[in-house]
Amino acid sequence: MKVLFLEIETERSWAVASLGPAAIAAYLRQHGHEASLLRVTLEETAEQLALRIMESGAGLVGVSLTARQWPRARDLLTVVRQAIEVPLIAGGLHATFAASKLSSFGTPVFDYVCLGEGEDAVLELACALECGERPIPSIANVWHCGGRRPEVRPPIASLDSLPFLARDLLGEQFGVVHIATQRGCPFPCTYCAARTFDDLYRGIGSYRRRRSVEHVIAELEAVRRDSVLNYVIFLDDTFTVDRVWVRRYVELHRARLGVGFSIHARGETVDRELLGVLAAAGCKHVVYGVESGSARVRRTVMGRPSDNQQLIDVFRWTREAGLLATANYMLGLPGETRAEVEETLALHELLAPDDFGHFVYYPYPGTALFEVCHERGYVRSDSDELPFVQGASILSLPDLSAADIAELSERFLALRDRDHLRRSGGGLTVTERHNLSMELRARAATS
Ligand code: B12
Ligand code: SF4
Repeated sequence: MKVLFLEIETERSWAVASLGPAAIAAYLRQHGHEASLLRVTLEETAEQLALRIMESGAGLVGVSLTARQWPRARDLLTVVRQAIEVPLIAGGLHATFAASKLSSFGTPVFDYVCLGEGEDAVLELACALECGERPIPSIANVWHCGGRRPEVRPPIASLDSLPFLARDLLGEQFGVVHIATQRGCPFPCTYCAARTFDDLYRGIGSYRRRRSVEHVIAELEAVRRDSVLNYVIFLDDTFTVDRVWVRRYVELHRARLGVGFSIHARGETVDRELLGVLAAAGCKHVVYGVESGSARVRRTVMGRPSDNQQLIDVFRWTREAGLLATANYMLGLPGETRAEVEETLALHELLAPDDFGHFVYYPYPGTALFEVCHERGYVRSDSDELPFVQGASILSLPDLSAADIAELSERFLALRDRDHLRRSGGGLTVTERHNLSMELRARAATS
């Protein structure tokens, strides 16, 4: 059977499509099915999409959903459904944790919602559809919209048993390759959806698993053999979660691959020595979740009890190791005050990262802070209809108004301009500097 995945673009055009469909597609192909992916660009209408789905000859359409993708997916697919008869299945973190919402929204947008890992679930569904089984039998993880919540199968025992990603679905360019070496995260951050799978699988198995070092190296060697390998971006939430694994990995990476790479890390999981080891093996760039400059917000709101000095040291060691550092910040969390966001801005000056991202907090279903926001009535009643705008909040918070959040978000943007200008505009005149600043803002608004 032909299975077609959709990547629904939102206000941004992400460089890489979701890894979930690429993992499921590889598994389907291994079992004799066909799989491909369509990027649904911002300009594409529901009518055009319906036509493309019909032309693809797919017998099943799969849509990977983050919370951000759901509103546009809902609007498009409500129309698409009327024109096509191909069954639709949603999967991914948002689908898993907002499944009852997805399956009960008006006339359901999807026929099925997949809870958790999708490899065997989609394979069994594709087989049942292909064999013409009617009604479709109950399949673990597959929620038939309007029906009863399905049983959940245990997580795949060994990630090494899975085939390498179907890279043709990812849209990678210039030999820059994206890869994940693990599923699950051991940290308890209250705002993050990455660890919510732990709740889904409680009592039936641990979602936290990592591939063997050899399996990861073999996948990258296969990429180099079949196409081009210039740089590796590890999309693991925390690459440095297990130092023994990291040391073994970097040793082999250096010996057998020898290309540069980027990772995501948490401050507590690195030290000066480990950063040196990473740099020697080709690591060029580390992205750190700093999140807040207020130790109180990190500890009591976010569940990240680290102190500022530790973060300052980590950024210094990263620079000393010759690595680029990116800091990610959040603002607009429940219980956060204006003064505490000011602390984040102040910490930024001390960390002096090479780049940073700032994100207005969005409550993700399945997370502890999502519950807090709902219990305290912070979620705006029109939140489902609000478009996703990077600088806007969907909450009404007692201590931070929407105007405060918008203004503070602007301050981060201004810092970004300033940091860019420091790096690239040292010798410019005042007018040139102004023009460059305007250009950077225009670029930030469209990227
Ligand atoms: C890599 C990554 C990215 C990459 C690639 C995008 C992507 N979606 O993969 C980039 C950098 C582009 C990115 C961007 C963003 N991301 Co991101 N990202 C991740 C990350 C770290 C890993 C995802 C991954 O590849 N996992 C490996 C694959 C194999 O696992 P998987 O995705 O869970 O897929 C399995 C199942 O979910 C299921 N499945 C998945 N898709 C489908 C589809 C079908 C049809 C079926 C049946 C099953 C199925 O089967 C898969 C295989 O078993 C996750 C955190 C995490 N640990 O999940 C955050 C995460 C998905 N991102 C998140 C966010 C918020 C963002 C951004 C909004 C960041 C921002 N503020 O700008 C953007 C928006 C992207 C978008 N298109 O909406 C949130 C989403 C929360 C939510 N509930 O919506 C997460 C969970 C992190 C978090 N903070 O909580 N992200
Ligand atoms: S924010 Fe990072 S460390 Fe915290 S739970 Fe999410 S992925 Fe894990």
